[in-house]
Amino acid sequence: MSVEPANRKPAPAGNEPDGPPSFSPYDRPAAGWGAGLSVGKFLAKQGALVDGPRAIMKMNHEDGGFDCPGCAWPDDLKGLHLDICENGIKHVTWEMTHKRVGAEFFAAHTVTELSGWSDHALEEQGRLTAPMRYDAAADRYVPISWADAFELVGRTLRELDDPNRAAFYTSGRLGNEATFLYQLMARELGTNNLPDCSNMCHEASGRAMTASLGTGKGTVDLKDWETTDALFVMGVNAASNAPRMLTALVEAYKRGAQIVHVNPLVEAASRKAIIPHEFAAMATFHATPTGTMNLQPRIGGDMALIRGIAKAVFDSPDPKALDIEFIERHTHGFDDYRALCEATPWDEIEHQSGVTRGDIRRAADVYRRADRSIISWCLGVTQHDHGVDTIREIVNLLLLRGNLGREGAGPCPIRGHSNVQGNRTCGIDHRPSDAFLDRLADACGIDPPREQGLDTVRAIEAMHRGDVTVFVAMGGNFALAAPDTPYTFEALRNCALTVQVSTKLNRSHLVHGRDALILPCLGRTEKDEQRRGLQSTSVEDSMSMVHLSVGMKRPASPHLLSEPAIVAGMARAALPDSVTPWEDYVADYDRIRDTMARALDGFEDFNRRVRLPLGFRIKQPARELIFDTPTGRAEFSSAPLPDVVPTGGILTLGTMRSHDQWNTTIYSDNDRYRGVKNLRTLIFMNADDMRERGIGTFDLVDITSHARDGSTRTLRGYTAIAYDVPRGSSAGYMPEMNVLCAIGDYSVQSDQPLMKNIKVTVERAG
Ligand SMILES: Nc1nc2c(c(=O)[nH]1)N[C@H]1C(S)=C(S)[C@@H](COP(=O)(O)OP(=O)(O)OC[C@H]3O[C@@H](n4cnc5c(=O)[nH]c(N)nc54)[C@H](O)[C@@H]3O)O[C@H]1N2
Ligand SMILES: Nc1nc2c(c(=O)[nH]1)N[C@H]1C(S)=C(S)[C@@H](COP(=O)(O)OP(=O)(O)OC[C@H]3O[C@@H](n4cnc5c(=O)[nH]c(N)nc54)[C@H](O)[C@@H]3O)O[C@H]1N2
Ligand SMILES: [Mo]
Repeated sequence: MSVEPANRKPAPAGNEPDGPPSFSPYDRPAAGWGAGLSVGKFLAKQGALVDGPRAIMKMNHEDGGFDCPGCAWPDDLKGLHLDICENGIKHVTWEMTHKRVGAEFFAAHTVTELSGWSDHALEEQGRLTAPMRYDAAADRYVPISWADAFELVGRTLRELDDPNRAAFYTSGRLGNEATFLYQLMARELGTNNLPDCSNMCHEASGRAMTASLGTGKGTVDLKDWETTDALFVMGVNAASNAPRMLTALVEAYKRGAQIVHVNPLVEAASRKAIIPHEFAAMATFHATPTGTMNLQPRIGGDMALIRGIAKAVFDSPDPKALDIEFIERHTHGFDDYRALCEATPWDEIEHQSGVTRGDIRRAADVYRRADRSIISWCLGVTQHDHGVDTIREIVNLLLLRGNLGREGAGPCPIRGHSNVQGNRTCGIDHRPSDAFLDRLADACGIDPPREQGLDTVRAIEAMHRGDVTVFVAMGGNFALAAPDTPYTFEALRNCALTVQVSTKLNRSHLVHGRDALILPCLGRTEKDEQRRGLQSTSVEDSMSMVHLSVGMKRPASPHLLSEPAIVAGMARAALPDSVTPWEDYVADYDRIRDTMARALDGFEDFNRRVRLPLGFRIKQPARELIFDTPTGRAEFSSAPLPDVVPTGGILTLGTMRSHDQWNTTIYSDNDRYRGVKNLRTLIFMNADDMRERGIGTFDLVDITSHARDGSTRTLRGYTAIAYDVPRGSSAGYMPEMNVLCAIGDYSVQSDQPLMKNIKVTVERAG
């Protein structure tokens, strides 16, 4: 099958590109004035010049204020009130726009017409204001009351012959209290079908760390970042996707720490930055380096690279290279791992990683000389077939020098959505443990199902087959975020009912089941008034800190409901004999938290602790060197290196975000730190790979992916750009390129779609 570039589709006025496409490498510092300018333009365009800055002053405060709905990077523990970033500001303002999508909007546009609009144009219409139901005869969304909407969901769910015919998706924005109610509803109904965005994101991190350390989470916090001697930053575009990390990198550099970036692309965060709250630096344009070494592995080459670093540590004559005492007291499987490293030839390590042994040895010296090391990673490491093995290899390397359970050291996955980690903690898990279910059953008086549920890929396949007929999404933009866009579209259209709980109009509202609801909810910036007063919700950041978030804005419309109220409304209608006090819970979220305190590990005394000025940190047994593994020790893994070198004209394609987007939300067609303007339908390629194919920069190309089952998918008319990437590696943007991810191409280790590892051929457009 083949697809034309998505952003060439006709769009209503207001979405014309600002000029012709252009590319010139970016060499200025990250953040700094470039970010300031971009924020200014953005605020002006959103018509939010008054509210934007005022809201930002309220964001991420230690008392009151709402949690930034952007990324999951933790708040500054010193209570620094200006630790804000360009993309957080864009994100908040995007939610606070003055534009509205009400009943008149839907009356004026058929779904067929809206389907021709660009994704940018859809979201740009503003905030959704009232519940709507799809009317097939008119091909329009028409108003429906909340009571009727809940009854429609309830009736459809009640009539299912098996609760496993429903699936309940979560995008990582959902607060902890709504999350807890949502999974409770699904389990009281009788299903563990809880696919979530984590299935496409950090599933591999959770599985790897659980196997190695008995915990699904990282063990470090910001204080560790402030004290470490060596930071390894792998597979993350921090300047765009976790911009507040730049502050930590600048501080680390000034302290004399070593910072090693591992990325096939030399991203902006590996060079230099000006931190916006450092006013003197801003005024004098004084940039601080944010990296001391760059390693450019081929896509998928990280495991071989880490193996090489470990091998070099073993090779070292330094008697203190290994922490033998730690290894003997706390680990299992060391001898096998040592033998495996010794048996892996350097030639293979160089070939598979794409990095020379000289460079690997230099990185190993950094690691060996540091008393305390942190290894952090994001999607560049997880979205691969062997993501779990690679992360276990990272943990192996940390264990060699006892980089665990002490200040300044440990593994640190960089999470994505602001509460994606909290979603898991609070029960969004299609593979819940018996211990979790036992406690939930006790605390809530329900009899939860025990069989495993469906994850994202499995849910799509089940909808496609017709086995799942009701799809409910708490946030997100499933239609575009998921792999294999046309297949996912067919799956959603195959449903009897799709329900989208959303703040803004997006593609998932237009690709719907026979019956469809749009249920608009409050955003995190807005006041949540319930029967017993103003409510707050809690979230958990990337480093396990749980704290309260309180909205401060008047809701975008009086008809919006909070996410807990929407879940409770659906649950009451679906479960007439429910034992859960849904209404009491919604009246006062403290009551939800009281139940969570009984049901969830680490949430004892939840209501009191969450009101401490900085919230509380969920206890991390692995940090205390307590390992919930079969041996009670940290487990070395000894997995073979995968073959990741593409051959026979194939390139490995990694899909990623531009600087100006939030997952499926595209703010503009620019990617400032990579030097791109007005272009998203591009593919970055190595210049030699282009030459070999007779492709010049700015030539139009067709990209064909080759799935494991032999099927192919083609994107036509993309623009090739010569970029500093290793030979055989290429990159372009999600979600447009999700068309190329075959539904069946997911990792056997994590079930994650291979979004950073698509096998493609590229040729000049025919
Ligand atoms: N502004 C903004 N912030 C965001 C998001 C957003 O869309 N916009 N999304 C949020 C979410 S949900 C998430 S999960 C995170 C995602 O944050 P990132 O993980 O930074 O997301 P990507 O843009 O997919 O970029 C992945 C990086 O991995 C690199 N890479 C690709 N393949 C490989 C490889 O094989 N090895 C290595 N070492 N690197 C590789 C790419 O060059 C790129 O720098 O960000 C969160 N924060
Ligand atoms: N090819 C490829 N595909 C990918 C990835 C990749 O790297 N490559 N990354 C994957 C990853 S890491 C992730 S996390 C997923 C992201 O997948 P999703 O989380 O499903 O997608 P988002 O684009 O973040 O969702 C945006 C929508 O969320 C809604 N929204 C915003 N705020 C709120 C709120 O407060 N409440 C509610 N209810 N709704 C809200 C708005 O309607 C908005 O349109 O995409 C995945 N897809
Ligand atoms: Mo994510």
